[in-house]
Amino acid sequence: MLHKKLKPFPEKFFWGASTSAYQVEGANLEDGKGPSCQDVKELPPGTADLKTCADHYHHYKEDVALMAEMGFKSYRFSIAWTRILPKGDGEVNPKGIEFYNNLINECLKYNITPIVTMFHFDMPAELDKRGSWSNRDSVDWFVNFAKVLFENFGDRVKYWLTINEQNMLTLVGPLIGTMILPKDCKNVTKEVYQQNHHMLVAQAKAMVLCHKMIPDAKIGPAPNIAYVYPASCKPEDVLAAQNYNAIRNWFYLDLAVKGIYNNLLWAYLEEHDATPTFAEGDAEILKNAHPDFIGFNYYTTSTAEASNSWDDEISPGADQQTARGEAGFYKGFRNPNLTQTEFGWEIDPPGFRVTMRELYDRYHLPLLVTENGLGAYDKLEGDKIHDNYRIKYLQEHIKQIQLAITDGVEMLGYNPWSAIDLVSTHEGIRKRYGLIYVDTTDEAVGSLKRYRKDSFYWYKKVIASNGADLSD
Ligand code: BGP
Repeated sequence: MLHKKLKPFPEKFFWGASTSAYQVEGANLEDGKGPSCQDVKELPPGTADLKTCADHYHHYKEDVALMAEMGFKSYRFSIAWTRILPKGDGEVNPKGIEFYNNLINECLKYNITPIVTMFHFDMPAELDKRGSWSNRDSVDWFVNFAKVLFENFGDRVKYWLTINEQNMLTLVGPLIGTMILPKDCKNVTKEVYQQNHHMLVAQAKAMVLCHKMIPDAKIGPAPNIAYVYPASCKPEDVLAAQNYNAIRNWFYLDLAVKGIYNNLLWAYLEEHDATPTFAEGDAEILKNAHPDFIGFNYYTTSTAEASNSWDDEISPGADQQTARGEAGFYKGFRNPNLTQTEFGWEIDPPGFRVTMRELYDRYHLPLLVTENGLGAYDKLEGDKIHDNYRIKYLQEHIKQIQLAITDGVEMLGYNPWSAIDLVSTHEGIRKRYGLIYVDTTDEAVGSLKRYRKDSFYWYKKVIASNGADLSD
């Protein structure tokens, strides 16, 4: 749809950016913090370890001041479970509470609204030893953690996100270092979807608890949503795209919002003898939880073509954004209409609008963009970083938000990845996303000095004009 006149961004729009604890904080075993799965995993070769990252733990004041200088209205960060509960349950670590109190207060000092992710890829290592999400007790572990968070921070944190990219944990967990399977596991698909079921029940309980403990708070899920296109207008390709959309996208949100299992996903699980076991009361728990909004991460769309044989050769997919396949359901397909980043992710700004329209049409909840951004090899030249490619990427995506708003989609905010440079899930700190450059490399910890990238100044102008001025 073409629009003659664009609607402005809402007055109270959360312009900000995102990070996650294990990727940005460093100090990974300091001040009583216990190890998470990220601290004990084997690191991808050549990538920085997580001891220092951007050292946000020690630089948070400087970092929040820089965010304030850009005019941030929100800062989306995650709380490391093992900083609060070093073993995942049991004793609370007062130093962990203190750190996040300080971070939250620092944000509030500048009128930056904290948007807190409760779980971002960092399962406590001690809980992994006890069976991780395969153990039904994981539901109680998570709800207990949620209770500690709401008790300690609920007076000031009014926007909560439950589980970051639960769909990616399920689809590509080993790649992000998060998937622990029992040794004698015979049916991996079944185990993975049982874990996923526990996460969904845990999430539902946490949402209900949040509303009970902090009545004026809002809470929502934060999956990675990438609308799936058919590779062609062949009906078989359209069916394949529907399959992948169900498995990748709608399944998670159908459960989070409506409390029901998507029928296409369920049929897929039946085929694999992999339907999850429901404990008594699960169906009700899932039905009773109601998110206030949908948080979602968007980097690009996916494309699928038909897979008409159980013997089809299927690529396993390389990471979060590289479409994989499932023999007999769909095959991933490179979209020839899109360009790619230096790291091989397709770039699709109009696909962002497609995704927002579709999300709103399906769920009728306000949308909060919790991630979007461009990973690139930035270069420090003197004290400058000329990241015009990032400006272009963000510009094009923000334009699509305004188009979606004009289409009638309710948008709460935009929090691209990432506020400052941090360690990628599997490609090191050389894959930079930040608006703020951090002087450090995968090979050695640097001065950790912060530099304002060109995108920093540009974003500042965007925020000051409430999205009216996107020019570079
Ligand atoms: C999302 C994750 C983030 C982040 C981002 C970029 O999937 O929620 O944690 O890392 O993608 O991905 P990557 O670091 O793999 O480039």
